[in-house]
Amino acid sequence: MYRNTPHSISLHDYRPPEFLIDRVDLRFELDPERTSVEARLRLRRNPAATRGDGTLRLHGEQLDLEQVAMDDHPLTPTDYRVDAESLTLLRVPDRLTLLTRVRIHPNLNTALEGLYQSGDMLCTQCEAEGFRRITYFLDRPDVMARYGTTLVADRRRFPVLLSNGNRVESQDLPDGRHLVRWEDPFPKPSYLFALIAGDLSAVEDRFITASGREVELKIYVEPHNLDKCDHAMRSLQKAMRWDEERFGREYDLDVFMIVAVSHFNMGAMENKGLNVFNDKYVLARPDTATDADFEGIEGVIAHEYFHNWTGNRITCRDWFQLSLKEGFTVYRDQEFSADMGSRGVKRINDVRLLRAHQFPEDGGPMAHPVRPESYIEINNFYTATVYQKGAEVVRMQANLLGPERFRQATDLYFERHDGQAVTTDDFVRCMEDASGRDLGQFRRWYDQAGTPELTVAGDYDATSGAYTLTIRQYTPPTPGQVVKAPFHIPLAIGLLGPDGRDLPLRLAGEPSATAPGTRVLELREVEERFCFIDLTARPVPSLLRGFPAPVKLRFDYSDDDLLFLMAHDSDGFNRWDAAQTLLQRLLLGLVADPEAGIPEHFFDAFRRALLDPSSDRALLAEVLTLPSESYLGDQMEVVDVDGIHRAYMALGRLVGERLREDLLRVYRDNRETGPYAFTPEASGRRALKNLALGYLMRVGDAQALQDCQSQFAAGHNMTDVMAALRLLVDHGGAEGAQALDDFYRRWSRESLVLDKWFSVQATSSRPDTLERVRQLMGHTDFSLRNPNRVRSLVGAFCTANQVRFHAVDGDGYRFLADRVLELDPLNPQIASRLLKAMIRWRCFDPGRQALMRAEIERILASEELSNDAFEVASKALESR
Ligand code: B3K
Ligand code: ZN
Repeated sequence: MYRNTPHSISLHDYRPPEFLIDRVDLRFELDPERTSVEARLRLRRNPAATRGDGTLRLHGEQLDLEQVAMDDHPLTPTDYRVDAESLTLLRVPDRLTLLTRVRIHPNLNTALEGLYQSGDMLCTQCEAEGFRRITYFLDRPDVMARYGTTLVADRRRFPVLLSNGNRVESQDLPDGRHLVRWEDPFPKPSYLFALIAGDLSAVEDRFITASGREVELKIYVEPHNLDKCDHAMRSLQKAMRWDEERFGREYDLDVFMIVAVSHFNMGAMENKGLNVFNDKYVLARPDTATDADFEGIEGVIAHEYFHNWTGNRITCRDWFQLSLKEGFTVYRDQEFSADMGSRGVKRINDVRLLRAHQFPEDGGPMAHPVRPESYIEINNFYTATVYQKGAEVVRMQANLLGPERFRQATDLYFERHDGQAVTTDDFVRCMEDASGRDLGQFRRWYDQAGTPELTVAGDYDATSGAYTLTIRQYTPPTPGQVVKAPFHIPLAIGLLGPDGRDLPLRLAGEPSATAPGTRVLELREVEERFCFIDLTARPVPSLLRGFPAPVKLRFDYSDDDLLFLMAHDSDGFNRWDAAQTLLQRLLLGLVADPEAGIPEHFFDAFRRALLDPSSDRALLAEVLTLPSESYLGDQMEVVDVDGIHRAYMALGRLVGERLREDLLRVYRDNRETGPYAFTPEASGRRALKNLALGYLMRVGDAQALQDCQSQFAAGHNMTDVMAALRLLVDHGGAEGAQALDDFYRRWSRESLVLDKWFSVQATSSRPDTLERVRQLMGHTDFSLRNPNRVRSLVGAFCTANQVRFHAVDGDGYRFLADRVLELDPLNPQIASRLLKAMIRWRCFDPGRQALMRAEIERILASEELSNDAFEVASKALESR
């Protein structure tokens, strides 16, 4: 090994805290260069813990300790020990009041964890272990305390001072300073602490809860962004109402605040009563934000709000239980968005995301269960597995119980565990207790990693009229888990008759058939057989309807079966999935043999779908979208980077050529007429129109180029402008350059829009993209210190541009490794996330493998590597 291996933390080692904290009083004298933090903690021994050695160890990092006092007596350095990670008091009574005073330096905090400076404001991010960079504390989620927070700062520089809970006092102080005191009546873990200081303006509204209480709603932003908060406010109000109706959850404080900040490591943070957001998930105006942005804002605002119950009132016992709050809250936000927009399209997008990110993670060197067993750095485990697969695991339970029982189960969960820090097992127990179902085997979804593969075979016996499905489940080994026990898998299926309609379903041994439609089979064994009887012809099975479980399906469909399902399946999700399977098959066929033709029936089906007047445009756009290049790569034994790109371009061009007239008509018919509206109908139109334009542009059609330029120039809304800009940039030449210049001139002061300008260049498939990206690194508007900017340029290039990032000469890999090494000392979380772009190096050909491996080794050889990056790099190289 290259350095001292940081130690890894295991679930098995969990012990309850020796001390509890009943009350915390914090006093901040805020200053970007030197902030003083005084903390008064009321501690008592935890009756539920075993007694240790009589010492008390508090977490603390990068704190300049100035004073320690116990029960009002100042302590001297012989009474305690301080190291880089903790303060240990050597002799403590069973109850004590501890006072510490430390200095911290927000302006030097580039990791954006703890208290840091973003532009002219000060803000905090404490999850998971950032509070220990603010003060000495028992910084673990199972220590829940009541907080009182006093903020003192220069009144002119920081007129707004916010923290959790309700504002109970404010006063002017001498020397131009002022003081505000906040009191949070709900006990909370330290990771939910937040403070904000800045010159901010607020958009205000209100919400009347189901029981008639009035809640003040405030969204704080920098003054020039006040005109971009409408959508966020509406989304918040909708989320609050929905949570009352769907889950019976009412908001509990008198005020709910959101603050938008421009330097933020992730999407947003659910601090009690004071959610802090990446401004990307707050700010939107039709001319600055795309439909995807509007959707993202609605979903993330809801997600953070929902955490008030699933995360804050009931929190996690330890960080291995992260999915307790994240999986459940993602499930809740998915359901909310499905109710606000189109349920079918939402499901497709969620599954697309799961397959694009979680499946590869589950098959790679950092595969881990929904409830991981160990970690070096918890920040590396805010993953697609914990979030998205965790949500699927909740969804399966909701489906197994049915809506009424599931609601009873969640009611029980909220009642039984309110105010506690609990485990995923406690959650499942509520599901069991409310429903009487045994979820013993189901619990394996929480502790076995890997994506189960279902291999299904169908056999029709014409003489007996029986159709037998034989289903085998197999889960490949993952690091540390070689042998897997079978999962309990709900499998929703239907059988289509020759006329395309659902058949009544009757299993052998059953007295009668169930009505035509979907039926849920529950798998528990490695292999199971289901024999359906009374069938007069071979049915076409529609398996995994609505995607009932996070599994991969193998069934030997013919092209005709897929076309049939695409045209007739009563399940919208499976119509889409059949189309995707077919497209994937065509594309992989072209990869294997670039001369392989495209069968005529494919174009017919495409045309029929395109011209079907009854179809939902949003859904149609999903059906006609080609699977991404990286997704295609995931389906191959060895990713053929260039072959995939060629096939992808070739099929796109063929579609454009063969369906030119129809695509043109669709493009024209769906052009924007009125003002922008963010409705499923209107965004569906835009999606379909822009998809059509994309295919037309592949042909190199002069008419399409003109349409594209006028759409860009008309600038009706950012969705259309970005769609056109992307196509123009890929087209290149004078037109591409001109569009980029115009866009920059218009938007260089709007940093979120400027992010789009960077990323559209980073994701271009043009051969000189990396060179361009390198140039843009030197652009005056580029900065490694702003995570959004880093993601928009470096992140976009490395994760959303397979063909250029994986260039055969390894230049992309060198570029990434250089950026990781540059970023790691500044912001380890962002560095280690970027590094994950190379974690699947073993999926590529030997040449690329060697190049990537060398870069990962170079990173690992760095003396000063963070734990974050070390964990990813070392796990990437571990032998399988
Ligand atoms: N709970 C935060 C994520 C914190 C990430 C810390 N590295 C946002 C969310 O999931 O709602
Ligand atoms: Zn969350």
